[in-house]
Amino acid sequence: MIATQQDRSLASRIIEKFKSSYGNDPLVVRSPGRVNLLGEHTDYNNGFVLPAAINKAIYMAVSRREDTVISIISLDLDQPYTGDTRQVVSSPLHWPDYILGVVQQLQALGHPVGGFNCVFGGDIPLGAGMSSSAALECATAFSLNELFGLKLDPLTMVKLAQKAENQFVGVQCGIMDQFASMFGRRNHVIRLDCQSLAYEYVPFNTEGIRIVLLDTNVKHSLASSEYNMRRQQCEAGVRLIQAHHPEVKSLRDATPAMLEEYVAPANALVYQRCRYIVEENLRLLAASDDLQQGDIAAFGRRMFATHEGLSKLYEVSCPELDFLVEHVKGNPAVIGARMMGGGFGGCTINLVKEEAIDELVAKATPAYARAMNKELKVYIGQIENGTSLL
Ligand code: GAF
Repeated sequence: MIATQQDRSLASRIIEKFKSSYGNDPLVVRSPGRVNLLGEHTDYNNGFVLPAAINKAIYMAVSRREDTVISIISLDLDQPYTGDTRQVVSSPLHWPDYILGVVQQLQALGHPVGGFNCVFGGDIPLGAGMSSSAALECATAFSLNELFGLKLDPLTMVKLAQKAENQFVGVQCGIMDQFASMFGRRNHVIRLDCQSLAYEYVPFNTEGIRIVLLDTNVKHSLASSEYNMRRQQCEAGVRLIQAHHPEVKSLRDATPAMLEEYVAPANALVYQRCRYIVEENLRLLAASDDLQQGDIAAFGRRMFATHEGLSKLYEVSCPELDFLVEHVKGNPAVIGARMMGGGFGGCTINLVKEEAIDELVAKATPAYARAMNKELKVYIGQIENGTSLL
């Protein structure tokens, strides 16, 4: 479904580009980026997350070819990509890898993928922590599923999109981003248990409060190496506990007492990382109750606590993110704020009273420029549906 005028013009530009490049009518898919209210870095620890799909998306136009050629045009980049389904290898251009990784996963599962033409583009800011990569992967899985009649269910597509990122792109991400992009529902957050993959939609139409994303404009270049390292540190913590409690399979099963007893004496840094994760899971469970009871103020306080943990214990923040959270703390119109996503740049997510947004932006923009010598970008996030055919 097309949400706004801006979406409509983006989708039309992609369709026009497709027609002028390939001369036929494409099938078109919209796949959104995501926000995450709470539960950061918990997905790959089998924990809980609370994401939602948003009003920023990738649009992908595709059609079948008679041969085995893969031809891809990115609306915003000059250089087109040409490859072959008989030999899917990563591209020096890098951006085609998110698409090719999905093709490879489909092939690995024994699904026939023939040649195809593709034009894609979108308005999810790159490197801002809104998961443009997961959106691109989900757009590809959904498009190829439709195009080649593969009859895959959404969860299978989510899993293979995640695997594409793990194995082809090389980031050991969890399942949250792909899940949110595929399963998003308008005005709802998804409470996802990353262990069982059970999920429920929790209404998030909090009257008079909007999701405001403050973009540091810092691209998270450290993100993939540090991200993979955090994963290893969490696994190291699990091994230390497992020596005494073999039933503990992930940090999801660990208690604060286990961390104190087995991890803290062995490795202070690993303890710090694990403590954040165990606390964040508990925080999310409590925050879900807050939402159910309509206690948005308590929910917001937990967001600030999450930021503290991500910054001081998990150490995935950066001075710019810390500045923006500190800047809004104490503002009565800001219910909660924290860094969002993998970290080392990208956005903070803020719950802000609608009538105070303009004033907040008017103050934060010059303050950020003065302190960090960078331009602040602001997005108002609206919760939208997940990946679908246009
Ligand atoms: C990135 C990853 F892709 C997600 O899987 C998740 O771990 C997130 O960082 C942190 O919560 O977006």
